[in-house]
Order: sequence, then C-alpha cells, then structure tokens
Amino acid sequence: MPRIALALLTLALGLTACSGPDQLEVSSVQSTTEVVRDPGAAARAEADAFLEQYTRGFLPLYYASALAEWDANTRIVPGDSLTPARVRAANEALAAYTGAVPTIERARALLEQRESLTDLQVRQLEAVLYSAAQNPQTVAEVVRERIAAEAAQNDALFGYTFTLDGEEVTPNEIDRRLRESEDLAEREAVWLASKEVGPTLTPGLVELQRLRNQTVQALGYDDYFTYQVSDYGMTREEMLALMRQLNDELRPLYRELHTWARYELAEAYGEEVPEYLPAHWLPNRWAQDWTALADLAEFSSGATAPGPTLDDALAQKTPEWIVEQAERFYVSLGLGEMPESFYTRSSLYPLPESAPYKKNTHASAWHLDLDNDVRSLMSVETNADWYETTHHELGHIYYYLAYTNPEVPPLLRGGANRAYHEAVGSLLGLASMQPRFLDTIGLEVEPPVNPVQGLLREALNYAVFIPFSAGTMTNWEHDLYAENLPQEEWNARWWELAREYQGIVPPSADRAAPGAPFNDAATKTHINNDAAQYYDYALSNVLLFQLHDHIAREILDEDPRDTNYYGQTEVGDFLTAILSPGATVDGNELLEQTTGSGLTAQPMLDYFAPLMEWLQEQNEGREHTI
Ligand code: X8Z
Ligand code: ZN
Repeated sequence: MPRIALALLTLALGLTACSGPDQLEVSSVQSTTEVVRDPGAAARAEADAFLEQYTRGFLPLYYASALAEWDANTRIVPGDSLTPARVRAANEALAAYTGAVPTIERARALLEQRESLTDLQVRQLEAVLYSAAQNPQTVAEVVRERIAAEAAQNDALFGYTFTLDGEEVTPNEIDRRLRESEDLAEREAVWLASKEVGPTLTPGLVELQRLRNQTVQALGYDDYFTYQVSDYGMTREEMLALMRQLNDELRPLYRELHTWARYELAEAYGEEVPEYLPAHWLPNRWAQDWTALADLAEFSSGATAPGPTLDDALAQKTPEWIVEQAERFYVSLGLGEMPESFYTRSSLYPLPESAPYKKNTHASAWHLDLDNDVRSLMSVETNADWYETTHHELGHIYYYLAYTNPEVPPLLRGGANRAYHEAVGSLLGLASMQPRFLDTIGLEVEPPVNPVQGLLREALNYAVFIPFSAGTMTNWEHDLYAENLPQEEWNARWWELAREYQGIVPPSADRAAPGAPFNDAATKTHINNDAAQYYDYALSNVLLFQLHDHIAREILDEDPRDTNYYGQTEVGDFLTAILSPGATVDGNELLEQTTGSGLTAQPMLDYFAPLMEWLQEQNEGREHTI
C-alpha cells in the first residue's frame, strides 16, 4: 500500500465548520462572444476556476495530514495522547474540506456538463467526488468518529508488544523464525504469538465496519467495499467475478504447488501427509508467500554442499546497502536519483531495542505533499524478503516522482489505477532476483541448477499469493462490509475462505469454530488501515507479469525467465511512459496501448509452464485435495 496516495486517501473527515471552494465566478476574461460561439468554453472556464481554487486549499491540508500521520506511524509512544490528537485534528480539517457540501454540489453540477469539459477536468472532478465520499460533511459526526477509530486502530496494531515465552519478540523475528525453524512445536508457538494481537483489534474493527460503511453510504455507495472498488470503475460483483477468474486461472498451478508442499513438508517434519496444510507449517504468518520452501526441492545430486543463497549473500551486506542498491538499479534504468530528503526524512531501519517507542513495522511509501517530499517507512534487515520489499517501496517512490510533473495536476498524482502502483516495484523486485542480474550487481549467489529451480522459488511467491489476495482477503473484506458479517462469524469465515482458496487450516480445528474468541483476519495490517483494497495486489501480480513479458520479449529480446534489466535505459523509458501520466490516463487503456492486450493472467501462466510440468512429475501418484 502506498500509504498516502491521493486516490486511496484513507484519511477521514470530520469537522463541521468548513469551507470548500464556494460558488465561483466565471472568469471575467471570458468574453461574452467567446461563450456564445462555444458554449462549452464557459463550462471549462468554470471547471478550471473551481479546480484551481479547490487544489490551492487542498494541498496544505493534505500535507499537514500526511505529516501528522507520518509522526504517528514512526513514533508510537505508549500513553501519548498528543500525537493521536494531532492526527485527528489534521485529518478532521482535511475531511471537512474535501467533504464540504458546497464542494460536492459544485463538482456534481460541473460534471453534469461533462461533454463540454476536457478529459483532464472530468478526471479531477471525479477525484474530488471520490475523496468527498470518504468524508461527507452531511454525516460529519460519523466521519469524525471514523477518523478517531482509524487512528486508535493503527496504534493498537503497531503499539502492540508481541511476546514469545514471556519475552518480547519483534515482527521481523517472528517472520525469521517462521521462515527458518524446522521444529513444529516452536513453529506453532511462534505462529500463535503472531495471532495474539487479533482480539485486541476486535472492538476497533467492529466500530470501523460500521463507520466506514456509514460514511460512504451518505454519498450513495452501498458499502465501503463497493466504494473502494468503484475507484476502478467497477461494481463489487464485477470485482468479485474478476477475482474468481484469476483464482480459477491460477488454480491448476496452485493445486500442484499445494500438493507438492503437503508431501515435502510432511517428510521434512516427519509427519503424516495432511489433507490441508496447517498454517504454522508455512513460512509466513498468513501463508501468502512460501518462497522459503524452495529449498525443500532437490535439484542436484546432493554430492556437493549447496552454494550461497540470496539470503547468505545479503547477510554479508548492510541494510543501508540494500536501499542504496535498489536506488542504483532504478538509476541504472535512467530514472534519476531520489531527492536527498528521501534519506534524511525516511524511517528505513528497525528501531534499536532501547528505543522507548515503537513504529509501524509494515513497509509503506509516502508522497506527503504530492510534490517532492517522498519517504518510505520500513524496517529493512539483510535478507531476501527485505531486498524484495525495498524494491517494491522504491517502485512507489519512483512512481510519485515520475508523475510529479507539470502535465499532471496534483489531484491526479496517483497511479493509472491502484494496481499499477503496486505492480511497478514488484516488477523490479522480480527482475532484481534473476541470476544474471544478481551477478551484475556483484551478489554471489549460487545460480539455480536448472531453470525450474528458479521458477519454483518465484511461483512460491507470486502464484501462491493469488489465492490469498484474490481469494481469502478479498472475499473476507467483501463480506465484512457488503454483507455486514457479524463479529461472531469473523474468524470462522476467515478459515472457511482460507481452506477453500489456500487449502490451509489453523493449527487446531476449534480455532475455526463459530464464536471462537480469535480475530485472525485483523492480524493482517491492511484489514485495519488499508481497508477493502487488497485485490489491488492480486491485480498487480498479474499486471506485472504482463509488463515483464513485454519488456523481456519486445525491449530486451530475452526469455522472460532469464532477464537482466540492469542498466537498460530502454526499460527505463518504457517505465517512464507508463508512470509519468499518473492518473491522467485510464489503466486499462494504458495497458492496451503499451502491451497490446487487456488484463490477462496468460503471461504469468506461460512463465510458469515449465514448472507446471516439473510439479506434475513430482506429484505423480500423490493425491490432490484442493
Ligand atoms: O503491503 C504490501 C507492501 C506495502 S506498499 C509492502 N504488500 C502486500 C503485503 O505485504 O501483504 C506487498 C505485497 C503484498
Ligand atoms: Zn505497495
């Protein structure tokens, strides 16, 4: 999630007394004769005047809100009431502005003349209304409550102290143990520790379910999920159907990976082959990324000790090297350096143990002033996960910088759609892990014994992610908002979806029973502070393979499975063409123009075709259960 991007303004609204641009005069330089000759000219002049005034008022409030949010996410002090109060005040001021009734009426009235307006004006007016729907001042009190509830929920999640055997444990340490531990009892204890935060988030999420729905309902949306999906110009049914289609397309590959993992893990742990995968067997808190299982596969004769992995090579570096190296990659494509302030203002590394405060431990990228104040919030350590995440976050930053140009008005400084924003950095993350690339940047990693080994590692990341994102997450949030799922059913529904889509089950069955006192969904950051948008990531995964396929075949003339983007300025030019228009263009049209086709999972499936064959051989005689 880019934490602050205009289109996804998750900021709340609130105050009563505001103050959008009011009725505006048609510019007096507009001569009467001109208007008579071209009646549309008057509408365009009115729209320009409105948008100019709206933007001028909006930017400082937006920046103030982002700065307050930044402080609240980088310095979470137990018992501090001042920072949360500042966040509320800044967000209420922004909400009061963006959701002001005269603003909504004016934007709507202008859009009634949309045939007379320019495409750029229509898009900006729609952005104004989209932000307003998050903050309608007709229900100012609801908006105010939602702002307070969102701030409190973020503090509850990131102010939480995880403990294991009575000792504090960081999320980075939890993640490391789930990737590395071979002891099932330890794995279960770590997994359970990671879910302890869930119940503490329940009361806040009950409130947010109601408040998020009520806010957007005031401007005519059915529910909060429908509202967020509308950013793609789609209905909730259309989005669910698209997610169903992606799941179906990826299912044959996922089924093979699932079967392979059941048998390989059972052998590794000395257990019976389970029907469904116990969640604590898998190397990620939500089973969304199984990359660490790649080492279970035997590709060599085993006669020689395996050479260094990417984790081994990165362990020789520093966290600073990872961030600077990711920047060097973008620079090598011709995308330029990030502003110096990125390094001085960001919060890139874990806090020292002695720090008397906490920070948000989930990675994010911020465009605070919709100009050059770009920052990232991370907790980079020297491992492959953070190497990839750093490339992902810098993708957001380079997107911000690319569309911060005079052609893109501040109100349209967002992605061509939200999925594009997530796709760019993930695309470069994928490229940055291919063997010839690693070689070029001097990371000494044992190359795969055969190409399938590399494909397995990648599929355990990108293909495994689809049932989680397009299945479990999207359907659960749909039910939460669109079906008003009652709290007593949350956990049971979560596990019902996890079993259906991901083929996983909790460590013990009672956890999935109706009424069980857990809230496993809420342990996922996005459920709390990036609500009803997780399909963005599913779409971005599919999109990135389309872009990668195009870059490899049409620009580099290379096999997509064996590329080296480093130093290829033509790739940079291609990316710049996609990134620099921001949200002045339509995402679907942009894809057609740049790659010649609409959204399709085909390049992703083609990419993994050789792996599919290998998996089928490995799984011969094994039973599929999904
Ligand atoms: O949340 C993120 C990014 C935030 S900009 C780190 N991602 C999803 C997740 O962690 O669940 C990236 C991939 C999926
Ligand atoms: Zn992201």
